[in-house]
Amino acid sequence: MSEPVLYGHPDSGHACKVALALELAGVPHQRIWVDIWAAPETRPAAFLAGSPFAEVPLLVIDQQPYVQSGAILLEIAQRYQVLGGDSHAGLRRARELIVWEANRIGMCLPQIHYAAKVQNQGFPPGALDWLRARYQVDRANFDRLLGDAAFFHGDAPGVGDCAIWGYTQWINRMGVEPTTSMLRWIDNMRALPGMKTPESFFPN
Ligand SMILES: N[C@@H](CCC(=O)N[C@@H](CS)C(=O)NCC(=O)O)C(=O)O
Repeated sequence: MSEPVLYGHPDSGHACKVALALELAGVPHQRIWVDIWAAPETRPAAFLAGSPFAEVPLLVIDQQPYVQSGAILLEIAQRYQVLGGDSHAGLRRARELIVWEANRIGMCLPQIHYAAKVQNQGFPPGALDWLRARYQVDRANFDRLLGDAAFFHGDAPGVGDCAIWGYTQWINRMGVEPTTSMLRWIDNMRALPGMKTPESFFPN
């Protein structure tokens, strides 16, 4: 059996979520940089064969492709019995956090992040106001979900923390206000052995 292969790029919070989970879980794997800013058809053939939308992250385990970051995180948790995947309660928590992230904070933050990168070009009037208004709700719910715990999964991080980390890691660059709990959690996440910068996860 060969090691799992993760395709990603440092600008992709979605890819960082998966890289972080594999690292925290201590799963030996290879990481391959894919140019997400180049035309999709120029990306490696093995990547295009496994990723139907030519998007990162793509994780290949035993020749089987896995796409969609939240689904990949759940696959990792269950397959390796790690990061919440080792108990019914941990998995329930993981599912709830991952679905919340994808629908809410993981919807508006990537867009706000991208808008800042392209000087709002292509964003119709009002779009950013709408995203920022959604973020106000998301930041309050972030605090509710975290409570006083160190991590969203409790004393130790789980795949739900990895999902939420994806874009929250860049909160200080987005022109939106983090909460005090968010800053405390970000410090906890940064202190984890296995935490890396996006560029260290996916060097070119
Ligand atoms: N819903 C997907 C989103 C993946 C995604 O949007 N990937 C972006 C980078 S963050 C990508 O590969 N973009 C390249 C392209 O669309 O050509 C997930 O959760 O994995």
